[in-house]
Amino acid sequence: MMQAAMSTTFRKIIHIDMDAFYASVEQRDHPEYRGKPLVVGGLPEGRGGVVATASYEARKFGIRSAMPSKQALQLCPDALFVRPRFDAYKEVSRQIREIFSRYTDLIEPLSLDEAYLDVTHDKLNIGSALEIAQQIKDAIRNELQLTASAGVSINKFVAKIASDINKPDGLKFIGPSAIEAFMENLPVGKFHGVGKVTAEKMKKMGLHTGADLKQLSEDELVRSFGKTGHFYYRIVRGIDEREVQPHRETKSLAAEDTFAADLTTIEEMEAQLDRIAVLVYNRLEKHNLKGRTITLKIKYSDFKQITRNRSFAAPVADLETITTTAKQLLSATSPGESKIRLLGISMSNFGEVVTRQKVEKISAQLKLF
Ligand code: DCP
Ligand code: MG
Repeated sequence: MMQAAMSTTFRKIIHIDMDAFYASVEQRDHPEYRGKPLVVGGLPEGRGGVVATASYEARKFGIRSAMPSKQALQLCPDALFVRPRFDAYKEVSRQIREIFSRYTDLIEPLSLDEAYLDVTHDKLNIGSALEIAQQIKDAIRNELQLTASAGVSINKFVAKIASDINKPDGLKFIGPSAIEAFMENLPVGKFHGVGKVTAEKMKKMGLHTGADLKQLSEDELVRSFGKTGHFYYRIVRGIDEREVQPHRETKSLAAEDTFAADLTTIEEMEAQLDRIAVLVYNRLEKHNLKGRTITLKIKYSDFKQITRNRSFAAPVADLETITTTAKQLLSATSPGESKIRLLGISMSNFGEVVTRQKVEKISAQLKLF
């Protein structure tokens, strides 16, 4: 018994999320914005302008991401409104990933400002995940003049929730012995994958916290919530074995762009797709990859996002197919009815196609024997 307990090793997972990301970068680069309520996103005078994010000063007035900019202006008439500068945010994103890579190569970015890190075996042999999280926060502050919040735990789920607890500039550790109580007290709305509809359904069933969910058997959970019921059953007991997956992008290869001015005509949209298709094609060439699925991603001016895809019987990689397919997928979405702020094309479903790099790696390994 004793031996079994001792051989249990926990993973060390950190979730890092930058504070008020776009707004903090703007305040760093424009000292005149500091200490002021700042809104980054569409301008309130433009039709359909939406808040991407707001500085913490602006959040005090109730301004939130995805809110119409007009409403934000009503909540805080003194707020400053600025357009996003995506290139600046991408650069910071690259810089924070470089900082993470000093400690581990097991980095799974979730978006520009957010990533999971597995530091079970950290490169510098620091050992303490809490210490590593503190060092990363310090490096982000000292080298980039920005703040991040970190959550530290033994799995992704708890680490992600933890990073939100002491925001901004927060650091929260939830160790193995604290997880069960933590999950029992957690409101159901905070559970991964529980959207507004499911949260409403749970409330009607009298399920308000993790403790309530824990009363149900796995069968009952699956009956009420489908496949996700299995996930709820495990997660409420603090069990989440999902690995931190570095290089997730190799599962698909994409190019996308957010436009300085929203696209309104089909001609503009097709012209952008011509250009983006070339980027995808070049990347496929570079990695010697062919895929079976082409996906078109569209983000409208109200930030609503859709994807449409088509799969082929055999892998494809030629420019003509990528371009034509992307345009066909676009034409099936009634283009021209809504303004578009982002277009992207991705290729996935690479199947058994083995990349040249992989072949080289495998043959190098074989030579060792
Ligand atoms: N973003 C966006 N539209 C949304 C949500 C977010 O454009 N509906 C952008 C702007 C944010 C960035 O993504 O700065 C990161 O999103 P977060 O949810 O992490 O929000 P913030 O970093 O702005 O704030 P927080 O301190 O709450 O993490
Ligand atoms: Mg953030």
